[in-house]
Amino acid sequence: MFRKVLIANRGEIAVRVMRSLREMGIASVAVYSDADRTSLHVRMADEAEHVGPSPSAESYLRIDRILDAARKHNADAIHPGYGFLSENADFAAACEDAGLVFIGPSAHSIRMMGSKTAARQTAIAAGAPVVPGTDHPVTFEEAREFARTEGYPILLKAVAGGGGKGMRRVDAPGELESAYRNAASEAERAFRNAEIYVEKLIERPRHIEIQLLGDRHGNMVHLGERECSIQRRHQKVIEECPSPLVALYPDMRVAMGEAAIRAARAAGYYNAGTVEFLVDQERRFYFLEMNTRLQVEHPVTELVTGLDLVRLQVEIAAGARLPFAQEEVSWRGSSIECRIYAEDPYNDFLPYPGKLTRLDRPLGPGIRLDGCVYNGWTVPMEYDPLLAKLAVWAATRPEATDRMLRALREYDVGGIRTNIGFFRQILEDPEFREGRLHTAFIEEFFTRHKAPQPPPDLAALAALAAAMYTISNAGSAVNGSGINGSSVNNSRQESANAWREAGRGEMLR
Ligand code: MV4
Repeated sequence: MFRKVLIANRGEIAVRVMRSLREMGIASVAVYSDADRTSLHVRMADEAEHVGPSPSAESYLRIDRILDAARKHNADAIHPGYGFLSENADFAAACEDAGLVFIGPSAHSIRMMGSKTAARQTAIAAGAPVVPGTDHPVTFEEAREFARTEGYPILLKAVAGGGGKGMRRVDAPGELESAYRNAASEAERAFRNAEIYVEKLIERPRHIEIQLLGDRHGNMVHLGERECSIQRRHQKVIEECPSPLVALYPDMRVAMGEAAIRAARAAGYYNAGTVEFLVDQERRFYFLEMNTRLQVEHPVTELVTGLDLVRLQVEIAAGARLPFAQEEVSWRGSSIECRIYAEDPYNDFLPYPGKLTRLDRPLGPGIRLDGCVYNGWTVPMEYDPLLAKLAVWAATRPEATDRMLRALREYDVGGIRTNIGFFRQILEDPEFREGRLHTAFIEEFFTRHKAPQPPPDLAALAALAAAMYTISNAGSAVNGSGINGSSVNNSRQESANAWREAGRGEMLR
């Protein structure tokens, strides 16, 4: 087993990886940029190395500096986390060339799945269902020909794509030429590759993905699905396991699991990976793409399967065999994860970094919090403002939903804006509670709740009320009325309670 592992990442995922390493008795090396000198991942690591200025292009994306740090600290292996260099085939190859184990799949698998057309060809060869489309780049004329035979609407996609960049919906022949030009130039700018391919558009699909785990001896299992349909501009917001749809039709897990394993095997895949599927209104599923990394939302799979995916990744990278067979994987209960961001959901989700002046975290039964913040820390503006992932486990989905609402009520972050209140509104939404999820959920949520109002800053209001009370010396200031008249789904009783709670919090300061 490795003695020391360098984590080529920052934030909550660096902290998450270090926690498993520590349990395994493996020393950890952090890398950090200027902006991260005081960050939690640096404080938690056994050793740390500065790798450059704040922009990630000059620090977390510098292969040479990361490898220098690994050599200097005598690391045996590198865990890339997600984002940054995690799906960079050149980085995986450079690690191996430097005699360091890359904790992930081979450079070959990463490269193959990085090309969306090569990934489609692999899936087709493996017999996995794919959306009708082309498995090679197309010219504008070929795209027009495809649409003529298959019909509109179609979706133009970047061959080097992912995350929705270089993607254009086309509903009619007249829109095709400009859509093609825009998609190609956006793809060129984002990926330095202007190649476009085309698929039939699936309307209001669900996004359901299968977690895979394979060792370097040819064994591979699936760990079930995650439902990731609740997203905004290709950024996932809420994830769950099991998918409420698959829970109703359990055969889907078997079929999608088998299709995912077949596609990954055809790519010679090992370590942790995820196959994404689109599911249409008739519950047909289609291979979309494969992510060759540990994913942000892996905790919901861990909570329901009882496995530690990071530990398994490290063991597999060190050459171990998978310690269980497919028949031994079981799924128990229900898990939901909310991505807690420093952002303002009521102002177009604008990032809202800054200094944390108050931090009360949810605790108690069934709660897991993967975070990277502490009170007094300033959330840097250079990176994704993810503060923490709040995940809950309970026996059933309705109980997990109620537990998440309880946890969100306990969560109190001061000094910056967060999306915590927004999550409370989504989890109370009947469509969510009935599991009627699809990729346009948040857009439709905003139309259903015409211009939702931000919940009031209760702590500030309580302080104001306390001041007024003191000045006037009259005992009837705190009654809750008026304040929550604008807030959605809140009873008067609950608002009075929230007032009292916030007031008590202020008195304890
Ligand atoms: C699609 C699609 C509908 N039809 N392909 C979005 C990002 C990229 N990974 C693929 N994406 C989609 N591909 C066809 N043929 C709808 C999406 C899509 C989507 C997919 C997964 C999660 C969220 C999404 C949000 C909007 C569109």
